[in-house]
Amino acid sequence: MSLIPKSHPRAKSLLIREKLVSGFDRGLVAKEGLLAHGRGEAFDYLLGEKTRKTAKLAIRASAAQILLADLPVISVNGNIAALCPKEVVRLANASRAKIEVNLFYANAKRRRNIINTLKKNGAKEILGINSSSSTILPGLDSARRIVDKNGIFAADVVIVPLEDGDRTIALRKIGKKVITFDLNPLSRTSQTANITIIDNVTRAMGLLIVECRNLSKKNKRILEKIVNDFDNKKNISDNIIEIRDNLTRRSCIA
Ligand code: PTJ
Repeated sequence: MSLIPKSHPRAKSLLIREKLVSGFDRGLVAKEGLLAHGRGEAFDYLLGEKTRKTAKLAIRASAAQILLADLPVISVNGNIAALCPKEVVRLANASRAKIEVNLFYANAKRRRNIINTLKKNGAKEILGINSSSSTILPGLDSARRIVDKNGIFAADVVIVPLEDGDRTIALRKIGKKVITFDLNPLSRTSQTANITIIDNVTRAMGLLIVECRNLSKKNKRILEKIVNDFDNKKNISDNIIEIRDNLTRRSCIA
């Protein structure tokens, strides 16, 4: 049972933190994942813990890009398995995307726990399990280089929530389109992805599912226009302005 009083002004954020800590206790999250979450919380605070307009624009472009893809793949790490396993499965169903477990801090037991959690939440097919179908992503030294031949390796669009910068760069270099969720607009991942959703993955994932469902009725030309009209660099700059405006408002209130 949660110890967070519902009336607490930051109840939502503290409940997300609890989910992550529970994920750590259940063997899903790496120790380093707790630190990554703390960093995310700091940036979420700057955003006012709200989905901003720039995130909504990026979510719409992401949905269009995913629906246009021949083989979209959602990469799942420990933090994502703890924070939104159900949403990962729903997104896969709404968009025909495959799910692949891919860990930075590779660990067989944690991988098994993540797979079981995804299965419990309805995932039918999970890639990144069989070493017989694994291969190496060129240009990457970390454990994330081990990917599934039929998943990330073959994908044209890869969705990488809470990512380290090296893989985004490696994926871009071999021609993949990369969509990320990252609360830090200045991270290397944010700066190098094709589409950066600067929002808490726990808020944005649900919105992306809804947008995929809505846009699935649109034709290819409309989807291409949404993607082509989206400018990631400009959107990131606009997000920094949103943060500045939020901070100015808050310091005026204080
Ligand atoms: O489970 P593993 O072994 O694959 O490891 C996963 C982590 C997250 C530990 C690994 O990918 C890592 O170390 O990531 P980084 O390099 O710390 O980057 C995480 C990024 O995600 C940072 O820019 C954070 O600000 C951001 N972030 C943290 N929590 C959230 C977030 N972005 C969106 N939503 C969050 N809830």
